[in-house]
Amino acid sequence: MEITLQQTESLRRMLETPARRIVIVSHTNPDGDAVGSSLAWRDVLVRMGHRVTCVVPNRYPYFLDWMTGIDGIVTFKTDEKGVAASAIAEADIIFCLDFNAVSRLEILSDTLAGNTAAKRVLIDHHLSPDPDFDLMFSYPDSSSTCFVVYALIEKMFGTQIITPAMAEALYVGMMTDTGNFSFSYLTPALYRALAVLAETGIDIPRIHNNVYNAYTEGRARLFGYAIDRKMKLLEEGTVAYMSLLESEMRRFQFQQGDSEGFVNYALTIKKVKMSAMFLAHRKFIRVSLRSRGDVDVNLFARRYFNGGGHRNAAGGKSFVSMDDTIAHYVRSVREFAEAGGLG
Ligand SMILES: [Mn+2]
Repeated sequence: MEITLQQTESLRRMLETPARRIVIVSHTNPDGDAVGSSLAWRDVLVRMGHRVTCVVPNRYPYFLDWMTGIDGIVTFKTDEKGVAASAIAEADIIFCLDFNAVSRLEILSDTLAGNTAAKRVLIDHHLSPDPDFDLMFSYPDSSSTCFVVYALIEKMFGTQIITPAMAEALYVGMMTDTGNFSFSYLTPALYRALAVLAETGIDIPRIHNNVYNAYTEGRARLFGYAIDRKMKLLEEGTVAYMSLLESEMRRFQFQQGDSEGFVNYALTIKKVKMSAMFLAHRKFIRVSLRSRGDVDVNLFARRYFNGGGHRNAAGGKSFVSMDDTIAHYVRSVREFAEAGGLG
């Protein structure tokens, strides 16, 4: 990740006084990285005297409730007073964090597209960003958006401005997007950043415990059910998939975020190189894909599920029934394997 002086100077000019009305938006089904990067970046901008509103399309998962300042994030879906819509309409600058195209905002896309006057700044780490931004900090070789935000802070202001609350927020994103520091892009620079965050005195075991050991009983039982009853293997046990219908989720009192990590679990099986999770929503099926090594699920998601993401973690959508989605997956995996996609 190399942030150029030209980029930081462009951003500096954009943020010059007078104070700006700023909106920070992040993606649908906001995760630890989306929320963490939004909170930390908001603190930076507020410190500079700007007026900042953080908006997410739908609710963040309950295991992030403890994060400092999270109450201030406006959830567009349940925002009856229209706080998000008016903040977006009046914004001078809109920061887009942890996603690569406005279409990923789903229910929020049209509202955002409505403001054509605001400058749009992308801060992200997904592959193939939409070129339609005024300024881009796009680093697919960064393990998280939080790490990009950290690098921006370091370059523009110096790490001495990082408060424990900011450090905590950044740590959450770095931890969750790397599967607790176990996926790719675990660079020396990331560990140097973590050392700086640790120096602010944050309680790392507490953060870990708050995020990973805060589920409901229903989630634990749903997990057991999903693995035992719903996980299927293909291609001589090298490809896995799992699916959950709305009725199954209801049975276990499903809450937003409960299925997080399910798709990764199949990869704990030694032979499995690629794993998929199909989660039923009202209008479509959300597809999550994970892989290890050279198996490129970004490519797979683009080719077969109108999606994308990273090489080892990607997603997409399906607009047909669960049975048809699974049949399409099974066929696609076969084709992908024949083309050498599974190595
Ligand atoms: Mn991310």
